[in-house]
Amino acid sequence: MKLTKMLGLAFGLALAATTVHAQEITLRSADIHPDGYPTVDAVKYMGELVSQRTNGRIQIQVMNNAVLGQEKDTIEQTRFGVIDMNRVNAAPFNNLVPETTVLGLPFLFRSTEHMHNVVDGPIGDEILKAFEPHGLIGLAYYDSGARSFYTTKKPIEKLADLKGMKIRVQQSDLWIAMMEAFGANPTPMPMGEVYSSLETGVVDGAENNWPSYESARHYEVAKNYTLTEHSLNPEILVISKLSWDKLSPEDQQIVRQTAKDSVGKMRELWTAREKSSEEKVRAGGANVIKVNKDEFAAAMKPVYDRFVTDPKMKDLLQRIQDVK
Ligand code: GTR
Repeated sequence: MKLTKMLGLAFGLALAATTVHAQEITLRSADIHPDGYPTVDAVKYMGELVSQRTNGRIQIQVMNNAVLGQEKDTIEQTRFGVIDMNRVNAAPFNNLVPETTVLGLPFLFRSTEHMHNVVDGPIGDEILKAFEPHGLIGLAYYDSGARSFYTTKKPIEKLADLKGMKIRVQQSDLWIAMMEAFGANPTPMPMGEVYSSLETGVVDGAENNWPSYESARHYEVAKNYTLTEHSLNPEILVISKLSWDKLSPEDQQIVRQTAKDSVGKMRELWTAREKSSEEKVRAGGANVIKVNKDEFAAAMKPVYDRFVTDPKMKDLLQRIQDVK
């Protein structure tokens, strides 16, 4: 090859590389929640950080309100790179990434502080790493508060009240087993179908934290909210491995760091929203019921017996319990 031709080729390649490097990247991120929900605003905040740190080269476009579909479907689309990022509760990941199951175990975390100490430490990172063989990169954990039951007709005042009740659960084997252990009749379905299912009597109740109970307006149709606080299962932010692999190592570092940096902001937003949502549903006529949580916790042994069987899971559980 002539020298001039070679130089021309090298120059062309260098130019192409710069163009690719300077190219704007927009990462589309899914969320089922409405505008103003803490998970939505936290990812938007992360987007601001990413944009600042890349001089506007990388943007995050949050596509919330379930415009890209319900969680189970968007998880699949994220694995196949159709969606770049996704903020989903840990539960819909359980069947795909078994390591996430431990986080939802009933009455596992002693407090929000305990949960933070687990997810902010090496165990949290270990579980995020477990996403990778499934086509996803785990980026960060967000708060999701405590989940409690709510029912349309009969209020739950004691464990026996749950007997035979049709309760909507997230699409996870752990959550189905948990409802069975509570004595209920589990009905798995996506969040988007819960309001009408409560309204038409397809289910007698569901369970969620204050902000979701409020923002999805479930409190309008299921007025009895029973403070069982049976799980502190966190939210997880992931990015498609296919989208991740297209980023340079420097950009991967920025995306990972900004995700972590959005966690503090999310926790602030979450604490405020839990309070305002509780006030709103109480003002809206919710009948808030206190119960003896020990009775509910004592019924959970079969769930632990079924899901904490292999040595790896036993060890993980033990290490979580040992965290201060
Ligand atoms: C919410 C959570 C959602 C979704 C929902 C549900 O608390 O933020 O990701 O999992 O619960 O119950 O389906």
